[in-house]
Amino acid sequence: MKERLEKLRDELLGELKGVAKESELLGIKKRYFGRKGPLASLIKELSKLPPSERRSAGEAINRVKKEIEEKIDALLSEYHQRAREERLKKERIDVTLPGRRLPRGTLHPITHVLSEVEDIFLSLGFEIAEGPEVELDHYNFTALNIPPEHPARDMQDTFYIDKEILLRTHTSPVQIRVMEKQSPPLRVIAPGAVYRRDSDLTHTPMFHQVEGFMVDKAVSFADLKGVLTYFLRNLFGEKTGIRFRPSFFPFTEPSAEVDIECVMCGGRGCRVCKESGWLEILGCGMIHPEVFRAVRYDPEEFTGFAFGLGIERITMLLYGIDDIRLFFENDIRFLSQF
Ligand code: 2NM
Repeated sequence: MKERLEKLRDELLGELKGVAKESELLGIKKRYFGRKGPLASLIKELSKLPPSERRSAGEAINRVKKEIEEKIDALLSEYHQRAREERLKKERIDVTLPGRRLPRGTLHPITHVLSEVEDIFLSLGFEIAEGPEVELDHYNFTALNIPPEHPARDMQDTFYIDKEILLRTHTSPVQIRVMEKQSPPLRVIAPGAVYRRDSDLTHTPMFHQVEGFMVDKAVSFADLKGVLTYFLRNLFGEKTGIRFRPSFFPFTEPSAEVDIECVMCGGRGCRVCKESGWLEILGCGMIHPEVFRAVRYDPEEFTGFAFGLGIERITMLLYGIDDIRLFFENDIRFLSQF
């Protein structure tokens, strides 16, 4: 029996030396220590020994069993330790790495330019006013000195809802509403959507405008020129050439249109400026006495200037966009360029 035990022990230790995997180790443990394993049969055979030898034989078996078990457990915990170290090395987290960038949206080019325009006038002390897009004929036309037979009232240009209600064709009715409620001195811009029955490469039935005005005692045409020159140099660049041309609007007298040097060709002449070297950018003038009378201001006491410009047109010139419809198709490939 002693010899068989010694042989079993040597065999086991030999087998443990060649073990490379945890699963093999567990297999060996099961094979040798299981109920039908060689150690179990040795224990069974103890009863066949003479009683005087049983005790020392039993002790010998237990010694070997304990020795081997300890060896296997030591190897097992060695494997676990090594596997843990390897995992820690592989899974090391670098907390200094930058986070994943989330896709970010951009402002619509119209929104962007609108807020640039607003910022320039805010820097000059102007306030922002808003008003209804569904407007009364009175505020859109009558109070602005646009008589009943004026071509601007033509059904072809205006979306009428009924005889008195329409979609505003400009934001000047907002200015009338402000003047009705407040007294000079006033510096106000009115940005927003306006509607006209028109649709082609450069016109859409809805577009955006900023109109503004300043009213006080002794506001002059020089003030108008100063404010609009400051505005245009800020928006298009300090070196941009600017010229004022006489024009006509029912709500201003005198009236003017303002051109800037063509942003495409620098004034040399191209397709965009129709070879003139100049681009029409806004309309303006000194507020007509009839407009002041409509809001019960005394035209002898107060004077003022006003102006209006289209945001789509300016955005197209700033970014070199040749088709206004691109602004309203919401194609992400177009919008994400701004
Ligand atoms: C323009 C051109 C000239 C204008 C006039 C007014 C008001 F209400 F004060 F009389 N607001 N905007 C005006 C003047 C608008 O757009 C081309």
